[in-house]
Amino acid sequence: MWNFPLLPEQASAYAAKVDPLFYALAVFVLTFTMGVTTVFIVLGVRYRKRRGVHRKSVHVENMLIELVWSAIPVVIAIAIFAWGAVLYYDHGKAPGDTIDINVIGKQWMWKIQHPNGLREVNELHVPKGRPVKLIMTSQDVIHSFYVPAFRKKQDVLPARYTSLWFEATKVGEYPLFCAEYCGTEHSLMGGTVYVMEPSDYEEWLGGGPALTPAAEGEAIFQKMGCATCHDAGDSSRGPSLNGLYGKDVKLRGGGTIPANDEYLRRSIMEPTADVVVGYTPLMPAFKTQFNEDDILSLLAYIKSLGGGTQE
Ligand code: HEC
Ligand SMILES: [Cu+2]
Repeated sequence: MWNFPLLPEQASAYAAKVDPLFYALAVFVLTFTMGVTTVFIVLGVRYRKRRGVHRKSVHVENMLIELVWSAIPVVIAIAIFAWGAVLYYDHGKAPGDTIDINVIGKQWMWKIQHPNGLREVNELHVPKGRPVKLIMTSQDVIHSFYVPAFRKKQDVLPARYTSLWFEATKVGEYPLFCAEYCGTEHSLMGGTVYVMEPSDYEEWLGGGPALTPAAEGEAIFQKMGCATCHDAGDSSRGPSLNGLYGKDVKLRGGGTIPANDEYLRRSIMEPTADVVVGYTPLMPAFKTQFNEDDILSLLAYIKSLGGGTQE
């Protein structure tokens, strides 16, 4: 088994930012706990019943003390909140130029696909010093992708897409875990993250014949007959998918919905859930025919048809 030290290595830019907050909180909590406990014990001994200390009509009222011991904790609490909020924002907001890697959690393994199509299982190779974004979903139950050395963890949910970004700072091998109990072999659901020099990563990436996810998606699109209804032409029975991604889609019965990953997935798996205005819902449901891999490929293909512009 892995040697799992109490304090995992710091291998990401984020780790170096989170740890000071962790230590500050630990020192803060310990200081207060020890202070309060000490006073508690001292007073308890000093004023115990046998001492027979005079306790009648003790009356202390001091506005200054009241104000000070209310104000100080408020200031400290706000400071901790602000510190945490800044880091949380950093955790949530990926920079624009990430390497996007698909991750599928599945009882009990992590399936990974790189932008050039290369796949791996329970192993994730990433370059040092480049921001990487994982786009994650689950084939079955809730999992959670956790790399302690990066101080990064994110739940992975069925029928939803969550993301997790990081920038590795240190070449090495780091354990990867599933951090959400997901069944009998949950404890074995994990693997290794390999952080490589960018040149080694490039070389490693080149080491496999692979179709890009968009090319795989296009193949599925042709094979499954999607193209018969979603032809670019106007006579098609279904709407054109060109430029769909990221657009607002008008739905039958009123309302609009942004064409994001979750909407596209639902449109394919359960077409009647949201019907596009002006179309008859004659698209067959593909729920039983696709796994999450296929869906991610189809999404990559649809995104490759452009987005943000009109049809
Ligand atoms: C029998 C014709 C038909 C086939 C086959 C078909 N679709 Fe559709 N599709 C439609 C129609 C009609 C709509 C619009 C009505 C609706 O939303 O259900 C639609 C809607 C969609 C949408 C939402 C489009 C939008 O503008 O919001 C997506 C995405 C989609 N289809 C993908 C696919 C994929 C991927 C396949 C193949 C796996 C496929 N479709 C196969 C007819 C079809
Ligand atoms: Cu799991």
